[in-house]
Amino acid sequence: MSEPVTCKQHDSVLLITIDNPPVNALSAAVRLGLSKAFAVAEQEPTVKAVVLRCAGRTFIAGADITEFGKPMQPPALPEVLDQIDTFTKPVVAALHGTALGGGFETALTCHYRIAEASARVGLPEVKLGLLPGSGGTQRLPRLIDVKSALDMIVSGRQVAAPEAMALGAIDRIAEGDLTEQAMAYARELVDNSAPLRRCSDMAVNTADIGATFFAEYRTQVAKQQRGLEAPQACIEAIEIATTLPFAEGLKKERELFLERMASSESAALRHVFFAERQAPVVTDLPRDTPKREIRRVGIIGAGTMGSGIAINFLNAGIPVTLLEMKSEALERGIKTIQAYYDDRKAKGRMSEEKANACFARLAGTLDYADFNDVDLAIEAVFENMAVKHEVFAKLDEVCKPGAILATNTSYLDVNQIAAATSRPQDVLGLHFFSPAHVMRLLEVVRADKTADDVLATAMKLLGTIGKVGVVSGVCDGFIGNRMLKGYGREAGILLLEGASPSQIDSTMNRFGMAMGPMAMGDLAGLDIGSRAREERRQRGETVSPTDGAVADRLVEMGRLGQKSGKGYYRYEAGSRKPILDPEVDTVIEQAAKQLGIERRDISEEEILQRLIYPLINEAAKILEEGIAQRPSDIDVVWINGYGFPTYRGGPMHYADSIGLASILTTIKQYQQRYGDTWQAAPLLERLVQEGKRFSDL
Ligand code: 3H9
Repeated sequence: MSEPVTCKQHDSVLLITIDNPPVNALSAAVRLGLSKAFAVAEQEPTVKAVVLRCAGRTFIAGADITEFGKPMQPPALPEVLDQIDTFTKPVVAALHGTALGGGFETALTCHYRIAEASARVGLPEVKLGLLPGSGGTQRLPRLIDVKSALDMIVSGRQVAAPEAMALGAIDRIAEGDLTEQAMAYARELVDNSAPLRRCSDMAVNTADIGATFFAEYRTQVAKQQRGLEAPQACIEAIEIATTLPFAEGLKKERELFLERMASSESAALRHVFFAERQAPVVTDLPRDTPKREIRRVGIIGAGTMGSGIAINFLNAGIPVTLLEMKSEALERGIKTIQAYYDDRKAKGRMSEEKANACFARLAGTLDYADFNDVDLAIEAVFENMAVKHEVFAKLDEVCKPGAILATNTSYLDVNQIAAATSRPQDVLGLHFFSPAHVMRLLEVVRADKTADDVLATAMKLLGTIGKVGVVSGVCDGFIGNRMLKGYGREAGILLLEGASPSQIDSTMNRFGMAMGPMAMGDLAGLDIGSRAREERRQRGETVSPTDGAVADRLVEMGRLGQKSGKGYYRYEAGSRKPILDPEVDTVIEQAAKQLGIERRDISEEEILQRLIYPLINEAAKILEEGIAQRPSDIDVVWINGYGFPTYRGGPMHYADSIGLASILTTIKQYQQRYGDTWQAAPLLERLVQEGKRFSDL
């Protein structure tokens, strides 16, 4: 294997190059290589300055996250950076791509920084439940103003080179070849006997920091980033930078970093980082599976879903043909999309030019014949098999051979939908989540006959439209909505047994869910579940009398949720803030009485178990049936589609963290009380018997 750190001397300047694909992470071999290179350069009298650069697509993207949680191989990064800090000749960092985390900390330790204009810098450790652990919290506030340093470190956002230069974090932008410019910069520093600009020698400017500044900042961040501990640790470390000398601050930062590294929050967020990167990999699909080209997309249905889906493609530069049956509906859809771009422009989130160009890629039509040139057609019409059959038969008729035909169904059988065409190999599900242009998740539903290249194309497309995607097999509700059923069922029964909507919601909020089940029901519309239950009854399926008992009564009263101003809660006109409504308590009490259910006090612990354990149990069944490829995919679905707290790592990671044996015992207790809806998944039983965790699968 070639050395990850190499040196080449050009006149008086030593060029140190890190080459550790894919992202030049600071693995043990890189740290060792850097340490050796600087030790040799320090002793070499003909070396008057050093340029540190990276080969490949980016400057160092940070510490090697795969090493976290394992015994640390020396030298530690702070030791290597100490060597660079105290190096007696000028060191210039040459930045391209993304200089992140330990990578940006390395650059901050160098005495000067030059970057390509397209480079980005940042300290994203907070997103991994950490704080910068190699001087970032002590050096950055010395180099730039404290408030900007706080903003960068607490948000973890990437800052483009020109902004970083305006802040003072970068000294120069390279106009031509980065390495040449960096070498010239180093020579210039030597020629001018420029001082070694060490952050460690600089003072923090606290002039604009008032006595209550940090306390106020903490409160504000605690509100915005509910349940997260890492942002608070970041603030603490930066506050320390304003009060303690550099060396002491560095020591404190390290202590906080090691504490965070051992936290369950960081373990969960690191798990999510790798889970999201693994999700698009389809185990039985070779990496080199050919892909079809997607140059134009057709969308059937210009409602909320269809318009949202269209925006994804328009933003990615892919033209869209939007189809509706009636001109009023089409116009409404086009207006929705236009309103989105107007809003982007008004809020300064998108330039006028870009927004106009995106909108110009949209064509509306009332005629299926205009789908003759689409490479991908996505149906987003009413959830009814007969309607879907009609749409797919039509698509089969008008679309060119090789076009991919996708359904956005959230429950229906994609195999049956595919059977309406003469080309089931070209059919798959693309289950977007509402609002489709905002939610990151996409379930890609692989039907029995979906061709490999169709699936491979869909997985590649995820990246193009900025989604995180997971493959699901065909079953009722796929991964996410199938799991949601038990969650919703138990929430409904808990209401009847004595919990109030706000008690259930606030318990789930405290657990970290973005929204409790009642508020979520009101947002989605209670009529949707009611209709689904009615359809099940009509199909001859048994629906338990407790299933949706309260919701169905509310729907009968016209309380459909936010859209009718009333659901489990009441809403003032134009507001989404739920207000408690005693009328609902009466409905619940009456429903319980009719069903002969005695109401009692219900603990927070019971609410949590009754809602979360069915998720875990159903997920185990989903895994066993091969509907999901791996446990971490299920975590990706629930974090990105259902507001499961990232700092708990998703339902599977959470289950592992509390222990499968205790979950199984509790599930069995509930089974005794409530019957077979609580039947434990055989996989869960097996894992407990074998002393394993989901992550062992
Ligand atoms: C840190 O630095 C702590 C210090 O303060 C203190 C230390 C003492 N390590 O995302 P991609 C892999 S904490 C190991 O698909 P992109 C990734 O798994 C770190 N591996 O590409 C993937 O592997 P695979 C702070 C890493 O172009 C491949 O690289 N830094 C690391 O969309 C490509 O990744 C961060 O948090 C890593 N650090 O985005 C930065 N980073 O191909 C984290 C990536 O096998 N990284 N990989 O699936 C990123 O944000 C993005 O990866 C990046 C590239 C923007 C760099």
